[in-house]
Amino acid sequence: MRRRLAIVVLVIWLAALTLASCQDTGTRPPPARALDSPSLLGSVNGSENYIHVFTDHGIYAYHCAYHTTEHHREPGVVLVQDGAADSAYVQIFQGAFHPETVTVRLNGQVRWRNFDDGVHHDIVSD
Ligand SMILES: [Cu+2]
Repeated sequence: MRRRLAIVVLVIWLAALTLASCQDTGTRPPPARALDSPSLLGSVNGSENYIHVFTDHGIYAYHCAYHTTEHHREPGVVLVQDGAADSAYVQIFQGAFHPETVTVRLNGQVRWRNFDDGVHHDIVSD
């Protein structure tokens, strides 16, 4: 009888542990991955635009992988907050995001457009 009780307790403990670790990854997803873009080549081939809708509150720091090295960074940030604008527009020119920081509401969208003709940029989560 005591042995059966020990097994039941062990099973409940294992189930709770499994559930806890699942919830952990579920409620704390890496904020980032969601935002990664394909390579945006300037207006020469029409692939210069990228639009992303932000469905979670948070601070989304990103960079351009083509122009970020150990010594140089092409950075940007998207803030998702209540009461902010429906959308934001980020222009990419001269190797930088303009403006570097934008704020949108929940389910707001950000559009990036690359004006550096024939030069690739991308948006990669930090
Ligand atoms: Cu770049």
